[in-house]
Amino acid sequence: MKLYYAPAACSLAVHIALHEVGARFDTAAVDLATHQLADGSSYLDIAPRGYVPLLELDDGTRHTEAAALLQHVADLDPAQALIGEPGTARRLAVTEWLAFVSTELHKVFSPWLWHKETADSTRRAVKDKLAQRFAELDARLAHTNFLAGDYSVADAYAYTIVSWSDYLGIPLTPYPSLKAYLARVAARPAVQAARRAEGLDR
Ligand SMILES: N[C@@H](CCC(=O)N[C@@H](CS)C(=O)NCC(=O)O)C(=O)O
Repeated sequence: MKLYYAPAACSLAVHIALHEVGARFDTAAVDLATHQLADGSSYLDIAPRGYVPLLELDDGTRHTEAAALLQHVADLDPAQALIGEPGTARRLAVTEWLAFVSTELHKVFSPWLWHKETADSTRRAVKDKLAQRFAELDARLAHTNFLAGDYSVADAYAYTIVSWSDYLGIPLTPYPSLKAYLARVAARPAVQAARRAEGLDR
């Protein structure tokens, strides 16, 4: 397998999951400003939308969409229960949280807060929406260590996206349980390994 990623982008979640299941995989870093790979070739030839993550399987097929890739990677090692068996309440809870992170967090942050040309009024509306979502997460995480009970791929995804608050100067002090949750996820060896591999920690 080969993971196309950009440091600290949403692809970090898939990177973490690959480490969690002990998968054998290569990585290729993508420069998202130029959509080029390290050898100067165009990433758009591989991923026409220009987005990371992209996972190339050993059969050569290429797949995208973080939430789908996280489900696939979790299924590579069912014994770790990072998603749960199909048809179970655990599976439903994890996929529910994956969809929530994708649509209510990831695609609220991105692209609005990353693009300099975003109007101030849009920025304010986005930050208000995120504040509502963070408050909801904070209330939940006051009673449970992870989103769906035990640790799951939804936590790798939520950790990756909520951590962008740091880069964007959104304080998490009003959300102590959410902050404690990020620290819990960050302490996992797989998270540390993926962050080191992306050059985020030395
Ligand atoms: N729908 C995609 C969106 C992925 C996405 O937004 N990736 C961002 C990085 S977090 C990206 O590659 N942006 C580059 C660009 O907009 O050209 C998914 O959920 O995986």
